[in-house]
Amino acid sequence: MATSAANQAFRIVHSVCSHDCPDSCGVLVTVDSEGRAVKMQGDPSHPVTQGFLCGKVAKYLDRVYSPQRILYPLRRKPGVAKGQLPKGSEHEAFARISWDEALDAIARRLGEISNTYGPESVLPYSYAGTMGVLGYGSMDRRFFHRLGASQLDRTICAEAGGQAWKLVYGKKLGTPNQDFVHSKLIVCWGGNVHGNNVHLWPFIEQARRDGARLIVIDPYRTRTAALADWHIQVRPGTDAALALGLMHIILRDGLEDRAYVKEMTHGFSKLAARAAEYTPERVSAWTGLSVTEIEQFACEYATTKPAVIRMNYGVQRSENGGAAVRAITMLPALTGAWQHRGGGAQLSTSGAFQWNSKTIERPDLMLASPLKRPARVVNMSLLGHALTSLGSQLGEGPDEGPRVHALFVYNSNPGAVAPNQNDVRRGMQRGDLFTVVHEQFFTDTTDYADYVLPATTFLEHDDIQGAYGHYFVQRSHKAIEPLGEARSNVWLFSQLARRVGFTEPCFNDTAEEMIRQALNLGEDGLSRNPGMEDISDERLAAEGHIQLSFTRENGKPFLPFSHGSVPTPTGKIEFYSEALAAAGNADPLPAFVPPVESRFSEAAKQYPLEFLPRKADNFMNTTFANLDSHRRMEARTEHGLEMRAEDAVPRGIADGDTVRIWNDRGSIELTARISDRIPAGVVAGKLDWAKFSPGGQNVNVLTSERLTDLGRAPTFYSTLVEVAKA
Ligand SMILES: Nc1nc2c(c(=O)[nH]1)N[C@H]1C(S)=C(S)[C@@H](COP(=O)(O)OP(=O)(O)OC[C@H]3O[C@@H](n4cnc5c(=O)[nH]c(N)nc54)[C@H](O)[C@@H]3O)O[C@H]1N2
Ligand SMILES: Nc1nc2c(c(=O)[nH]1)N[C@H]1C(S)=C(S)[C@@H](COP(=O)(O)OP(=O)(O)OC[C@H]3O[C@@H](n4cnc5c(=O)[nH]c(N)nc54)[C@H](O)[C@@H]3O)O[C@H]1N2
Ligand code: SF4
Ligand SMILES: [Mo]
Repeated sequence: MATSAANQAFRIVHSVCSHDCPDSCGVLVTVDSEGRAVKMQGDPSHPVTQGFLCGKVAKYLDRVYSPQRILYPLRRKPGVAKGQLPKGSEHEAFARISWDEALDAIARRLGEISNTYGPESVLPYSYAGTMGVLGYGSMDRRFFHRLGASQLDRTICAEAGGQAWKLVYGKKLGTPNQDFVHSKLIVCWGGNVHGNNVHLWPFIEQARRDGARLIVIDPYRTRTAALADWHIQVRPGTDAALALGLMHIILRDGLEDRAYVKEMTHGFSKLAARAAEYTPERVSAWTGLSVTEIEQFACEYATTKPAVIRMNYGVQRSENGGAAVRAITMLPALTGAWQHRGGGAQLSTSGAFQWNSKTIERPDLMLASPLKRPARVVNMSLLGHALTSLGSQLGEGPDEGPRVHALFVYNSNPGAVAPNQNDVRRGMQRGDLFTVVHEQFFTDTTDYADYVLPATTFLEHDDIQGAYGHYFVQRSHKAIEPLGEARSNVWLFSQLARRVGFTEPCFNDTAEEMIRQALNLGEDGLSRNPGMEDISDERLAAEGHIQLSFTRENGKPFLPFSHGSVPTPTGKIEFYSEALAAAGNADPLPAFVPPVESRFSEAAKQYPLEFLPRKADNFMNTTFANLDSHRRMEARTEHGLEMRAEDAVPRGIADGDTVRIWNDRGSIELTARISDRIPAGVVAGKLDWAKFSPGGQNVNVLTSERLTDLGRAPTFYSTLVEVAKA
């Protein structure tokens, strides 16, 4: 939508914030006659963006035009060892080269490694640095599939919860944000809405003005919890017990919706038998909540209509996280809350967007690779293991795969975000590992690269995007020319494909062509994707955002799972999972199992404190953390290690002391902050760049590679530590 503003000297371009956030805001970028972006604002016509941007992206031009941007391809200078580089000194470690030199050298080396050790010795590593359909995974997927590189199982964020939701409902759909205004009870369960999902907040506030209550369930008193009517401060990792305890009370008191349960669900009697075990007294002992709190919460939840649960991904980052998400998501099925506008639940709306992914990602190209079969799968949450263990049992593919000899990182900063960071770094430091990083800034990961390539920001390339927190398809237009020699992910992998010698025509596709492929446009110019039937390229370009058709039919409210069949194997909402029962290795019903790292476990004798290595409100995972403007905003909230006086005093720790926090995996130092934001026995820290943290190490030195009960995802929030004065 490159519409001209009244003042002809400026253009306003519609783009989409591509950061890993549920809100996927529509963004209007004002570009001056010199081609420089001078202003960014939230699209006022977008029903969820509502004209405002979060604090992080309101200052986005600081990031785009930051003097710290990487603008040219770089090669590590001979003799400079891999490892952490002091902040600001990165340029000295690398020499500027041309794109031609970089692409030729990288293509040659990938070819050599692939020929010598087998193509599976090449490991791509990416996540959601950009959520654009093309930027997240398109030409890169084609390239690595055709090469025969290891497949990456992208589990680091949402797999435990995602699989849990799909077991119960078949598809990730949920209550639309706009309908939260009709709710009378909003429960934020392991979601920090005010910090991480701020465009839901105005709808919550509207509902509250109309009499709704807000309950937040979180071990940490977040901004969201502080603003709630009731903060239920559950102990980490015990949500499955709480949800089953709620079911116990609901069924004991006959508060379930029997007609809905009969018509819509599968396995009710088995679930009822399970819930009977979860008496309020037992649940109280696990969760640290009083019996009265549990009783009151259950009664309020089951008797207030409409009631909606906004989960986010906090609950599922613990060992029992899959079961916890399953149990929580069953609550609206028990009470029939899906039938009411403003009732139900939302974990993610991503299942609504059915892009033409086979064409975009071309998994069939794996059969054209030298392997002639799908490559092995490596779990991104086990990166430390993958890089340090030779010929080990990796992923679901062949057990004995080759050692990883090439690591290609883009859209991610594993040096800071991956668990068990000491192993990750030991791996990245290997002299025989060839590492390429495509980035916008010198991160904790570029410090280990042989080649660093400059990446564009979302202002500098074209893309198309869905969302995991709303139902709008959006077109993101390139607003400005790439800075320096920055290039998009699509461009990079299309160039590499040619240099490696791949001749399939799909490697010549442009971004524009790939956007049309993603939309799967028919001869009439309209999309063939479900829910996108009235979307054409032109209409999307003109309007910027279009709501998926099935969420707005005949002006009727969109009430997912309110009636009819559900896309699970039984066609019903599954309280009892026949699939899990058939697989035989998992409980077909949700249950609370105390995490191996929790106050209930053997390990707590040595490491008695539960550690929450949380996200920062003013960063996006580790994105933005290198910018002074964002660090200043974040400095207003607590930094360091938050601990309660009850835990600090017996250890002789006072506010402001430097403390050592450790477990078997490693040790970090932080400043102690005496705080009542956490319950006793819990300490909290924040995700930051390792190179900005004391000793050059961040919280992920302490987190483990133990995986969740479902989805093989990381267990960041099931971490035990001990703390002492340094
Ligand atoms: N400002 C900002 N916004 C972000 C991000 C960011 O880093 N900063 N990250 C983005 C990404 S990648 C994602 S996935 C989303 C995630 O959004 P959220 O799911 O909201 O993410 P978290 O902050 O991981 O977890 C939410 C809350 O869960 C709490 N929690 C931890 N353990 C438990 C538990 O056992 N039970 C319960 N009930 N709560 C628990 C944490 O204290 C935290 O406040 O946010 C996105 N938005
Ligand atoms: N302790 C702890 N660890 C965590 C979490 C936590 O809450 N606590 N959260 C976890 C979660 S939920 C997630 S999702 C992961 C996130 O982990 P990552 O996906 O690694 O997230 P970021 O740290 O934001 O790093 C994304 C990088 O992508 C780059 N980038 C952005 N756009 C582009 C582009 O177009 N092209 C290329 N090539 N690069 C681009 C950015 O500059 C940035 O450095 O971290 C996980 N790690
Ligand atoms: S980070 Fe989230 S809230 Fe902020 S502008 Fe981007 S999509 Fe919107
Ligand atoms: Mo995430």
